[in-house]
Amino acid sequence: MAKIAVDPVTRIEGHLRIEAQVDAGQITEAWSSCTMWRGIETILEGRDPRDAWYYTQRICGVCTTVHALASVRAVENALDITPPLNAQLIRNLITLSQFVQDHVVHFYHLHALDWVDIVSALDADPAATAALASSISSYPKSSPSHFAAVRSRLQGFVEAGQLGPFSNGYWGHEAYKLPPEANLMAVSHYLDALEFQRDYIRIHAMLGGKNPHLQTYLVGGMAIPIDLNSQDAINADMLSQIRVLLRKGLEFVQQAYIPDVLAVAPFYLEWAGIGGGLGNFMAFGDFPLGGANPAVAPDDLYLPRGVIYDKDLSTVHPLDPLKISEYVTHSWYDYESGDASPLAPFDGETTPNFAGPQPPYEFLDTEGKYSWLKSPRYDGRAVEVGPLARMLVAYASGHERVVEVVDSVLGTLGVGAEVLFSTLGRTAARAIETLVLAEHSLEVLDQLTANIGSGDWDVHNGSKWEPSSWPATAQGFGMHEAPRGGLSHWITIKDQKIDHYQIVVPSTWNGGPRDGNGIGGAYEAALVGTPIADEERPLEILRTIHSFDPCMACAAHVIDKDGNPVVEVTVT
Ligand code: NFE
Ligand code: MG
Repeated sequence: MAKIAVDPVTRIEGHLRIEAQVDAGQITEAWSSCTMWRGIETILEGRDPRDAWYYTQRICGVCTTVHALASVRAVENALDITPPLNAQLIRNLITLSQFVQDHVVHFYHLHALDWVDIVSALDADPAATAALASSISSYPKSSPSHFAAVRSRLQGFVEAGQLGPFSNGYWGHEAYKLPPEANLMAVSHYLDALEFQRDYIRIHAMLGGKNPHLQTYLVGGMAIPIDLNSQDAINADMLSQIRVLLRKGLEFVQQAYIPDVLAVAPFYLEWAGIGGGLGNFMAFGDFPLGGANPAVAPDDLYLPRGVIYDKDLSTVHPLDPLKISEYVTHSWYDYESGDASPLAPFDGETTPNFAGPQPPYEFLDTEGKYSWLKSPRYDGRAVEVGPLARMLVAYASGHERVVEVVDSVLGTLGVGAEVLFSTLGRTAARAIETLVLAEHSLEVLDQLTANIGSGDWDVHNGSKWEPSSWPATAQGFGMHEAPRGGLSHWITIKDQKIDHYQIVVPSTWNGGPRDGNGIGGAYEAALVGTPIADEERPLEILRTIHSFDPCMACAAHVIDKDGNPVVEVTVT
């Protein structure tokens, strides 16, 4: 019987600590703690609501763009503004390309090394690796000479003692199962994916001026003009450049990401029975097909909205955003009304009260407060959000393309839909989603091109731009599916200023601590039952936690507003 702590969990954004009780080689209980503190919600108060997106987007540089979009949607919902169709389609293109880039980076750079043993790749035969690669995909860089070059590059890293991004892995751990050739193929794609994502995300530079933190959002629409006669606007040339990049994205997903997941999964099929967790899933849905705000037109979305309880795919429950609330019973915050009951986001409070131990410490007091994350609940229940939730809600809702791809992946692996409720299912769902959304990005580009061709160049609805046109008070929410799951921003506007702002984030849903009823979030639930072969090197914890793609920067979004140093580090 042992208690172990992983701190910090690496290959994520931000600062996450996992504590776990291990009995007889299995986790029996787990605690998830976000150990950093930020503060965006409070610094927004008193500011111009039209600027909120600009501040909130800075919450994170990984899921860039998502907080900008949720924020403009919240303000547009509060002030009853409908952006023109072109603006919605440009926003969709920005978001869809964000999904493809973020998910590719997650799979190759943040998650793959939980399954791929870099050191074993040195034993691979380049010719056999080429034969394996060619048997699963038409990906072009698959020759024996290519894999020989990758192997000697890797050998160079190892001999120079400069493993760089590959240092400090649990190499040689008995839970690694891939043959050397599969490991070498994956390392090769890891390196290619670095190049791919850098090139692909130029879509954001075109539509948003830069990446991360795009500059062209605007309450009421977008600030990038459409003008087929101008070099400084969305024109035919830019549309065709975007098309080239979107196609490259789709090809990379078709030829590398999906085949790699299908090649790796058979070696780890036991992970289709591990890491299922809560069994409750929530998706806000996203990608407006027309011009309406998802807050008011939840049925007009490419990916559907809904809730699934207890792994029951026969019923998708309708979702009511007003049933969202957040507990701070085990979070380092206080509610004026006491910490036993949750508050709805419109009434939410962000009052920090750090009661944790000062480092160095062995374990947190998990009976008390132990995380900077709140515990969001839907209708009182803990739910998982993210790619698995979205794909399950879409699958259970009969979304044609999702059903087709999910069934084809399950068929290839020779397994049934029940395996989706697992660590492996979560990772497969993200790959499936990337394919479906990369395809959809080209449909959206077609729709935008056709609309522009019809003579509609409008990108902004300025009817309520002037604050004098606003009511004395207004309230609204913006919902968005960020890569890691359902994201919502909640704003109250009073006398033309932000009176109150709350942000409920995907990694808060998944990574939050126990609630007032002692129920844990998705990370804590998913870890229960996870086998641990070596308590000193808990690779298995990383597999399940990484399958959620944690982002603590988003999830805590709280900062010391005075900029006081909270810790001093001395190097001797
Ligand atoms: Ni910083 Fe984020 C996403 C948001 S957190 S990564 O996706 O919102 O889950
Ligand atoms: Mg919050």
